[in-house]
Amino acid sequence: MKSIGILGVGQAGGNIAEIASSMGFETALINTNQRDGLVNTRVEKKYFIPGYNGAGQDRSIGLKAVNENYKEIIDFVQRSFKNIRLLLVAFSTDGGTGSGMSPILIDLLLDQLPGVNIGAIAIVPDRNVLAGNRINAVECIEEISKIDSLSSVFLVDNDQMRKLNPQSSKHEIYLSSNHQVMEAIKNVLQVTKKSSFYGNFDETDLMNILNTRGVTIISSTTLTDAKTTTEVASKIEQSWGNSIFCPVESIGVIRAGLIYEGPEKMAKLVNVPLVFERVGEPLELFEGTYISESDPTITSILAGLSFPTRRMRALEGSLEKNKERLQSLVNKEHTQKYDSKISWASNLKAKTPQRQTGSVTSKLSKYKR
Ligand SMILES: Nc1nc2c(ncn2[C@@H]2O[C@H](COP(=O)(O)OP(=O)(O)OP(=O)(O)O)[C@@H](O)[C@H]2O)c(=O)[nH]1
Ligand SMILES: [Mg+2]
Repeated sequence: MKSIGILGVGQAGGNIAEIASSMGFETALINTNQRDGLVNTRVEKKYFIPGYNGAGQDRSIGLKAVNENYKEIIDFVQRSFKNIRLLLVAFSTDGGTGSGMSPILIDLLLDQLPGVNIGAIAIVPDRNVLAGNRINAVECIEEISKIDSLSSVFLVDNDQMRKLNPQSSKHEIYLSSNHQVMEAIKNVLQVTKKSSFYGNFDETDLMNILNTRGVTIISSTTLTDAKTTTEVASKIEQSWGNSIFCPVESIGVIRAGLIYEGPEKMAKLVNVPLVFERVGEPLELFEGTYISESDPTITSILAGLSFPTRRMRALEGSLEKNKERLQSLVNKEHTQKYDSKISWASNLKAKTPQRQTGSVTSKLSKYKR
């Protein structure tokens, strides 16, 4: 896993780096909160921004942390990753640390890590998060989408896991999202190490795809029950909507990979024009065919996709719908006060009696008979 490095920023980023470490990727993490980062024991290289204690879901604190410490942070990243070809910065878009730090950090690293391509693993929150988190996510994704020369952006959609497992706890959803995204990246990287008589998918092919600017997804599906080219194409297309990533919404894949593993007779049913009928044929396609007696599976990598407008509008929708209520909450914060109706009653409270001191002679004369 040496050619791809994972840099986690914030808590969710650190958790992804933790799993990546256990899979053999080079990793490092950055956080404003030492306690969060220390739990990721498998990540050896850690940088905690001095003087901070979390960003409390405030993106401007994450931004400030980079502004004040960018020299040390860049130096830390340069020292942490050796000989990688692609650095993926992992973070959640709806907190404060990862969401505030990552866009500016990625932009700086693009100048400071010559020869290394940089991409992102950005977590899109599930439907249950509140207004503050939604605002963070939308701002962060907008910033990420505007960075020039950025390679693949993987948008990990916590809602995809929530949809499949509505009863799961947050913790289970997070863990499972983190596992699936790293598993997907690990699998395509591992394929590049295999050899085949029929068509190799090598590391240069993978890097060509992953260095494409825009949104990238990786998905896999088994083809066991498919009998025709149409059925195979439709299974593949379905997998683009059911992966851990934000579902593909629109046409316009720029580069793609299709990797087939399984028996030879099934390989014939993969018909490229049919597979790309709905999303449009990519500019370049890199294929790999690995014949074995295992269950037939197709892994697709689609790169250069647009940012998913429909998914983003769903995040923004509930903000729009509650615009007035949210604005009145903010106004209330600074204007609210309570007026008591019994201010007259304060006089009833015991008061320390004020002792009048008189002269001795006046007291003596008071008792005189
Ligand atoms: N997939 C996944 N999502 C996570 C994980 N942890 C947190 N999240 C998501 O990230 C959001 C919280 O972001 P964090 O990463 O905890 O925030 P942070 O970057 O540490 O920023 P602050 O805590 O505000 O300083 C949650 O609302 C979830 O959407 C994780 O391990 N995996
Ligand atoms: Mg945190």
